[in-house]
Amino acid sequence: MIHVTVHDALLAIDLQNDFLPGGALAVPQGDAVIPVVNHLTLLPFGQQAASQDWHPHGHVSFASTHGRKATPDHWPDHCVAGTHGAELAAALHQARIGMVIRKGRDPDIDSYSAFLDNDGATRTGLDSWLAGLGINRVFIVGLALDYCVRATAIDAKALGFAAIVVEDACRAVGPDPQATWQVLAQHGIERVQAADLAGL
Ligand code: VGL
Ligand code: ZN
Repeated sequence: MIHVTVHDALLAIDLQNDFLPGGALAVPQGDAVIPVVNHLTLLPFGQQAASQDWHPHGHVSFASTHGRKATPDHWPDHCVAGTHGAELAAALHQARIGMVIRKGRDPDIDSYSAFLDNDGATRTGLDSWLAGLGINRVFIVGLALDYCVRATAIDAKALGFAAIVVEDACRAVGPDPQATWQVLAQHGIERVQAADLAGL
């Protein structure tokens, strides 16, 4: 059992309509994580943050921008700023979420991580917000395990937080989640189930 304290934060990654079944970049069973995340929001985390993928039209990550078909790293148009697809899932309980980070806003740089753009240099400010409030450990949930959850966990660790990914509160968009778990383990990032977490 892991006891959640005020020094822990919950980071809910990209729980947006476009990543749910029927969305522009649907993650298989993406909607299944929402009740699990809603349950986790009731635990006594010191802070809770959500991220939103939030791209301008013509974003560098869109296959259409390059006149190409979608492949991994050249995605269908998704999460265009201000659209329904970019909104957080209506079923997500936002009552305890104190910060929403919008990432991927630079037309020329993608941003999988909620902490840093893919250039590895431009920060979103999430790390300072968390550290300034006494958070030293983050629990990461959401979509997609093999892209934005993975990048957020690796950056959390690199920025000095203990990082734990809650497996049943994540789903992958690609076929090989095992590869992601291996990389996360190599970075010293723990993998737990939602049922392993409890309040004191
Ligand atoms: C994501 C692909 C493109 C994600 C965002 O949230 O994992 N994946 N943009
Ligand atoms: Zn994106």
